[in-house]
Amino acid sequence: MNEIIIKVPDIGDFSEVEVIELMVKIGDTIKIDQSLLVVESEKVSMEIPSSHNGIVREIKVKVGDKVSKNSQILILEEFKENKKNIKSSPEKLNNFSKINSSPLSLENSINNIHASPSVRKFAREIGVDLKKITLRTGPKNRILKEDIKNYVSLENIKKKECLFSDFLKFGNIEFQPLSRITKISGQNLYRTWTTIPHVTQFDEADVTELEKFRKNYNNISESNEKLTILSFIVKSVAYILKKYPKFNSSLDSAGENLILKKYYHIGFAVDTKYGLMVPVIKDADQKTITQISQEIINLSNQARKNKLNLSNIQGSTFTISSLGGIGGTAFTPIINSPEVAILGISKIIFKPIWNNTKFIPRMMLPLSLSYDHRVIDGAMSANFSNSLSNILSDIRKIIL
Ligand code: CAO
Repeated sequence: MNEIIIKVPDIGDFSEVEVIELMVKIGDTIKIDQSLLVVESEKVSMEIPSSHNGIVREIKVKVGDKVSKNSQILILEEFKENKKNIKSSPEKLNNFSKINSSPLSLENSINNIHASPSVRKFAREIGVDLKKITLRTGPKNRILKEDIKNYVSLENIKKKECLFSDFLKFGNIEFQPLSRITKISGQNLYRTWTTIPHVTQFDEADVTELEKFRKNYNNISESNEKLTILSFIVKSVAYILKKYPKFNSSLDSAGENLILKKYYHIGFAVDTKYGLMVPVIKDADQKTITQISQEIINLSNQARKNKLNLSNIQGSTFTISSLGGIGGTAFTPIINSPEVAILGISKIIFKPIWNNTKFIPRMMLPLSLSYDHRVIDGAMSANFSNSLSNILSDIRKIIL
């Protein structure tokens, strides 16, 4: 073990300067040129750097002590492997102090702020105006790093209280923290919404025949689990994606290349008490509608119990968000980035549709297709939703 006594280097014309801040403690690992303490004369404050790498074993000075050239600062247990023995040169220190210190008398007359260069640097980095810090716990009313940290956390509390007291003026309130999933998906949604130019194309599909078929199937089916329209939509989307490969792509981070995926993994949004989750039906193009339906039931049950694993939620190439079981006529779903499009489904309603001779009642399914306008243009999206509505109006076309 090689112990080194670190001393105050040549600090120019200054002697008997006061130690105003210790920047290391026993046990700290320090590197050459790392600041050890701050001293202050009547005119300047300066940081004294270490001349060696090592671990601090003993500190020889305390705040308030007066030190001069060659005063002992601390004892270091030196690192053998990267021993450099570079002594901080007085020129270097003089330059340092010139850059980082300012005459206190001038400081006093301007804003009465005493703080070491490192504290000033810290305040600058986190955007705190030192003038606002009134609780100054260092010697001679000096602002310490701790004072800045306290100020920041107090400000954060004040901000919250301010918000609450605003609302409290009008009535009682309750504070409800967001769930972990809601916080994470919220950040993703915010990033996606603010970075992707979204456009939403609205359309309707005539699902009268499909609904007749589905209800008939459910009535005669021996299975307890009935088909919902979502499984038909998933299958139809996987089919249409093959005709419109850009909808099944991602844009690279430079925004210069499309990554076209040759697999068709369809994500679907599930509303749970933990927040919104998006499990994925892998290779939906290769599955039957009953298989897809079974997967929707299984995955959404797992999601509601918060039991989905990573492989259940990764790899989707296109997402469907169905609010059809709840209601609404249309909405603007946010793309599940890095995908480039998402399909929103609203509630089927009966509408009078003109068949060239008369109005007839038809069951219309509202479609809301949001897309990344950097990748997909309006005409392509209209064609996509036309094709989808065409397939849903006669699902038999899928088998042709
Ligand atoms: N129009 C009319 N009825 C519809 C419908 C539609 N578009 N879609 C579903 N329904 C019906 C179903 O047929 C079912 O009725 P029956 O019981 O009479 O058969 C009922 O609504 C309930 O269906 P469901 O919601 O249980 O099943 P699903 O397959 O349609 O959807 C799931 C499954 C997981 C997508 C859904 O339960 C869910 O969580 N949806 C919410 C998704 C969400 O929150 N998206 C918003 C994201 S953006 O914030």
